[in-house]
Amino acid sequence: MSLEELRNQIDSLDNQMLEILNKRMEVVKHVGELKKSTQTVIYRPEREKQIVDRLDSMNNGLLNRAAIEAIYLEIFAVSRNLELPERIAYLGPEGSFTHQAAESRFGAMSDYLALPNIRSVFESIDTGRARFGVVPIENNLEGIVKETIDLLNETDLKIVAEVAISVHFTFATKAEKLSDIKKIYSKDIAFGQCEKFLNDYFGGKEEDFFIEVDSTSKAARLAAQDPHSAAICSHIAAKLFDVPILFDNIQDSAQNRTRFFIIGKDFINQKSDNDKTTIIARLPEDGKPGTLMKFLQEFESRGINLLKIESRPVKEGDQFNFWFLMEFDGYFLDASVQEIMAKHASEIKWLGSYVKTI
Ligand code: PRE
Repeated sequence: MSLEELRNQIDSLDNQMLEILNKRMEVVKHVGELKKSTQTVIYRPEREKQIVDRLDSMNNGLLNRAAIEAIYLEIFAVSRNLELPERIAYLGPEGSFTHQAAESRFGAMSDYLALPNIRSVFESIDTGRARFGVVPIENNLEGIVKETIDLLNETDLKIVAEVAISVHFTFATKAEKLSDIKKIYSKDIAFGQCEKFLNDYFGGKEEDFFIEVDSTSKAARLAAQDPHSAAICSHIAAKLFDVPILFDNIQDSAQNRTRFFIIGKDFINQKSDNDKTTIIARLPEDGKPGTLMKFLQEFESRGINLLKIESRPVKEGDQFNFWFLMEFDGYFLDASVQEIMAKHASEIKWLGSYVKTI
């Protein structure tokens, strides 16, 4: 078959897809009207997962799960915007890895708000300036983001969903050849995580060849302005500032992943077939031995799988007291979880139950 004939086939299939997508949007519009009249939330991560799971299980074509998910996340984002435009705040600047995480969930069509720090993301949701926020919670090489868990403790916001993205750095430049590059911009952490690449290609350069800036997005912006420079930055930042990517995946470790929380106000997910729950536990500070161990046994004896426990200082008085952020498998209304929550009602703050993706 000729290229023209093949393209004619594609055109005809695209026409059908457009018609079907528009039909889907008609139904979505009704869902939006229904939700408006019953005042229910638009974003339902567990329903979105159910749709992707179902399509993946019945699929026998060339698309793999990742492709189905990528296409559907955009469809969901458009659907949600049709139901009610929702603004998403994230830890900026534009082009940051948090921006990338936000786009991976909310698609390219959503209305985004880049904020300068994690606290302002929390505040924007509390005050209603944004419906959802995206903040980093941990990196598998660097550990927990203390500011995020402290703010979850301080505020009444809830965890809506978790997202993990692999941290890939790119080397972006407008220079024609490597020898034209006179300086490289990036953030301290990024320089540190791409040491091997820098040694291989730029070993022996003077210190002032490497210029540290506040963010990898800023690095991309600066590299866009000077064809004799380069940036080590995220894929999204290189794209945003139109700097060609010369090398991709230049980080030393392929296993560098960051986990993000999507947070919201007054949000409760419905139960899915694979949930995770996050709580904060502030146990009695009576100095009695075994308090933490007995609390942990409550989970063990009910067969609840604990996933994480992080301690943070209470920051009151001069004692070394702690509270704990804990995560476990299950949904907060599961009978076994409810037993623990009822027994320790004054000690537990529930932060959310959400689809487990990690
Ligand atoms: C829909 C859109 C947004 C939700 O996050 C989940 C699903 C969809 O496009 O399928 C529809 C919808 O609003 C819903 O099923 O609750």
